[in-house]
Amino acid sequence: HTDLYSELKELVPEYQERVKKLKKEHGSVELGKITVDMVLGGMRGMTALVWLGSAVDPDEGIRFRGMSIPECQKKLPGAFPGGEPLPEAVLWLLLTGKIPNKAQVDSLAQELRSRATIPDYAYKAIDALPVSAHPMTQFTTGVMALQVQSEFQKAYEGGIHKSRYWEPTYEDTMNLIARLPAVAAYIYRRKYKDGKIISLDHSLDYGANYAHMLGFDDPEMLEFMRLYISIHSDHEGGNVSSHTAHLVASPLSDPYLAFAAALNGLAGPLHGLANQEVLRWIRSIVAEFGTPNISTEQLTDYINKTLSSGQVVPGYGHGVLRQTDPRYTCQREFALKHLPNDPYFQLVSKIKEVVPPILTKLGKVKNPWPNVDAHSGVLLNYYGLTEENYYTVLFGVSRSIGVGPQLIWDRALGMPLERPKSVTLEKLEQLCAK
Ligand code: CMX
Repeated sequence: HTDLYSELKELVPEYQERVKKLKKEHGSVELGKITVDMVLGGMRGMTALVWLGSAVDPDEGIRFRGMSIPECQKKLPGAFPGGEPLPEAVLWLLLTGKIPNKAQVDSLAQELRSRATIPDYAYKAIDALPVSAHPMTQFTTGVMALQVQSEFQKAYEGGIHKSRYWEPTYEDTMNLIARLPAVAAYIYRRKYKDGKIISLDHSLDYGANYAHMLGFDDPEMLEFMRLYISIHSDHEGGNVSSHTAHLVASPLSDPYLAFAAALNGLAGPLHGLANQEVLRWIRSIVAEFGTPNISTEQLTDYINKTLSSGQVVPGYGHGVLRQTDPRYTCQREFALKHLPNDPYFQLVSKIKEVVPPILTKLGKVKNPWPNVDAHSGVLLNYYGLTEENYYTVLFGVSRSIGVGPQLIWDRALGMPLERPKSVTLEKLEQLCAK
C-alpha cells in the first residue's frame, strides 16, 4: 500500500492476536520484583508499560522499531539521496514497524499537508494569552483549541463500537501531527517576529515546512530540522511526556487531550525544557567570561559554581541511559560537518570533556554523560533560531510523531484504563517492618 491507513489496517488483526495470546497463555509470567526503592524512586527500572515504537538500551540508546539512529540514517528515505531521515519515514516506521519506500513517504507527506488546515479560533485562543506567556503555555493552548475538532470525541458520542476506536484515533492523531507545525510556527512568529503567518509550502516535506513556516529557508537548516524532528520523536514509553500521553488517553480521552497533557510534562526543566536550560546556561557562561573561548579551569569553576548553588548541569544525566545519548552524537556529527568552527559548538564540545568527570566525582549521579538536550541549542542558534525559550516547542512537535502511533495502538489493542496501586507511608513502613 502507498497509504499509511491501509497498511495499518492490515496489521491490526495480527497485533490483536499477539496480545490475546500473551494474555491467555502467559498472563502470570513475572517480569521482575517491585522494591521500596522503585516505589520511592520514580519507578526507575520497573517494567510496567508496553510501547511498540521504540526501546531504550541503557548503553546503546534509542532504537526505533529495532533500528539505531545510524541505521535509520542509512535505511530511511531522506529528502535527497544520503540525506537525514524524513520525519514522515520515522512516523511510518513507528506505526507499522516497516521501513517505508520513497513513494510511501511522499504519499504520507502529501496526506499530512492535506490535513494541515488550522481553524481560526486556534490562533485566537493563542492571541488571548499575553505575548509574554511561555511558548509552551501558548502551544498547549493551541493544541487544546484544536481538540474542538476531535473525531474520536464525536464518534464516541455517536456510539461507536469499541472495536473501531482506533479508526477515529488515527484521524485525530494524523490531524494533530499535521497541524502542530503551523500552530507552533505561529507562536514563534507572534512572540519573536512580526506576527505574520507564513503559509505551508506544498512542495516541502514535514520538517522542512516547519522550518519554512518559522521563517527559515536555508537548505542546511531545513535538513537539520528533518534530523531534529526525527530523533526527538520517540524514546520508549516511560519518559514523562510519552507516559503522560498514554496515561491520559487510557480513560478514552482523545489524542488532543492526551497530547496537551504530554506537552505540559515536556515543559518541565528536568525533561524537555532542558534544551532551553542548556542554552541559557551556555549563554550565562559566555556572559561570565565575556567569550565562549574559555579555559578548562574557568569551565570547571563555573560547573562547580552551578552545582554548589544547588542546580543541575542541564543536558547531562538520564533516567535510563548510562552512556552518551546517540541523539547527542548524531547532532555532534551534523555540527562537525556543517559548523565545526562555531565558537558555541566548540564550547559544547569542551563541556562534554569537562562535565562527566565532575559529575562522576559527586558519587551519586548514575549517568554523567550528555543527553539529547545538551546539543540541540547550539545548532539552532547557529542557524538563527536564537530564542531558547522556544526550543521545547520544537521538541513537542517532534514528540507527536512518537506518541501518536502508540495512542492508535493503545486503542487498536484495547489497552485498558491505567490505574496502578498506591500505598500510604504508614502502610509502606508496615510492609518493611515485616
Ligand atoms: N547535574 C547535577 N546533578 C545531577 C545531574 C546533573 N546533570 N543528573 C543527576 N543528578 C543528581 C540528581 O539530581 C540526584 O541528586 P539527589 O539525590 O540529590 O536528588 C542524583 O544525581 C541521582 O540522580 P540520577 O539517579 O542519576 O538521575 P535521575 O534518574 O533521578 O534523573 C535526570 C535523571 C535527567 C532528571 C537528571 O539526570 C537531571 O536532572 N539532569 C539534568 C536535566 C536534564 O538534562 N534533563 C533532560 C533529560 C532528557 C530529556 O528528558 O529531555
